[in-house]
Amino acid sequence: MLLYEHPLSSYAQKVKIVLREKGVAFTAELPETFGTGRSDGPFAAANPRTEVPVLIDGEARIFESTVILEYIEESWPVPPLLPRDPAARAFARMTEEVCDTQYEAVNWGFGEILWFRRATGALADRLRAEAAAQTTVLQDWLAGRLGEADWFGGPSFGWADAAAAPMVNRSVHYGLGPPEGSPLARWHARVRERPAVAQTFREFDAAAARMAEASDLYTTGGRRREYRDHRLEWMVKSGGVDVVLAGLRDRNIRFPWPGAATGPGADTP
Ligand SMILES: N[C@@H](CCC(=O)N[C@@H](CS)C(=O)NCC(=O)O)C(=O)O
Repeated sequence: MLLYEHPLSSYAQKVKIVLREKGVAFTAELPETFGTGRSDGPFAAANPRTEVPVLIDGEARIFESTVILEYIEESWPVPPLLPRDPAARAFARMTEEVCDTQYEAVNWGFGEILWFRRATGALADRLRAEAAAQTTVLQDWLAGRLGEADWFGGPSFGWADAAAAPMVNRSVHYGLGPPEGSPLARWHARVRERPAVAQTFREFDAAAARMAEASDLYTTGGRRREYRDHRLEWMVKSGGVDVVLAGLRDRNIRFPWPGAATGPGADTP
């Protein structure tokens, strides 16, 4: 089985954690055309959105991390990551949904400043402060759902833990982790001890250490970052509309498939 992924992608990390928790063997591959939006090659053939993760299992080519998780849970039901009770399943899925949309967007925005240097000076300070404040809101929300339990699903590691782990870990990497000694910080310490999570985080750390050179590809190397839905919304609502306009002007951002034929967001000038 092949997983198209990028070790920094929180969505890819969620899938790798789940595969490893279930003991499912796979090969991880960074698509050659990742980050280009190019519509040729096997990656685009498997996912017209040209986003990772994509799971290739025989004839099945599955994109969207939540759909991939569902496929894994249905194909390898043991150990189960979703509880049996419908309300508890919905609870886990809602935790994942907020992590994948609101929380991921905040992390992404912080990375746009730190790694891709989209803003400097006062604007960078403002965007970082927004990210920090919104991270606190999201971590408070997660902490409320965790309560005093060891895991988000209750007594055992599950679906919501796999979804929240890459998000909270990335905040910690950015110096925006939960307060020391808090239940969420203790959960993070617990979750990162699991072999499936520890291996996935090691791969994240190694890729993060190489980010300085990789980010140059987007400013000088002709690559274009994808600005989409919650991420784009984050940048605009947090005060970074000029970042979007500069990216359009300099042609180093792009929008999701299908591309526009004309206009500032068009794939070709
Ligand atoms: N909703 C998708 C989001 C996937 C996604 O946005 N992946 C990013 C990496 S974190 C990506 O591949 N972006 C393509 C690009 O930047 O060119 C999922 O859950 O799988």
